[in-house]
Amino acid sequence: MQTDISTELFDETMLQHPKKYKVYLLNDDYTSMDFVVDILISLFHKSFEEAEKIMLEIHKKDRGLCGVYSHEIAETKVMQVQRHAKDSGFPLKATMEEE
Ligand code: TYC
Repeated sequence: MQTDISTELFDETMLQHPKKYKVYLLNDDYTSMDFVVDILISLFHKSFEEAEKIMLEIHKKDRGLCGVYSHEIAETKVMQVQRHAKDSGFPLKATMEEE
């Protein structure tokens, strides 16, 4: 079998530096501050103090960083936010972007 050195190097790089994704919560006018704090504690494992800080940052600056994860975990976090928000009747949204 022929070895393609560029493919090999690429594969090795991807194994050593898998891409990371930032997950953000977005501001809106309807989601309660308490709900956002609860989400940050339960889904993003923040302390109450950190959660309050991030929530207020989102409230003032329109979005806030909640965590950095592998693609699969980031996607799961975004979906979990969507499901919890929908179940609670809030329009809260999360997004992810490559680091
Ligand atoms: N802006 C919302 C309010 O005044 C609070 C809020 C904070 C909503 C963060 C979403 O991601 C958010 N009730």
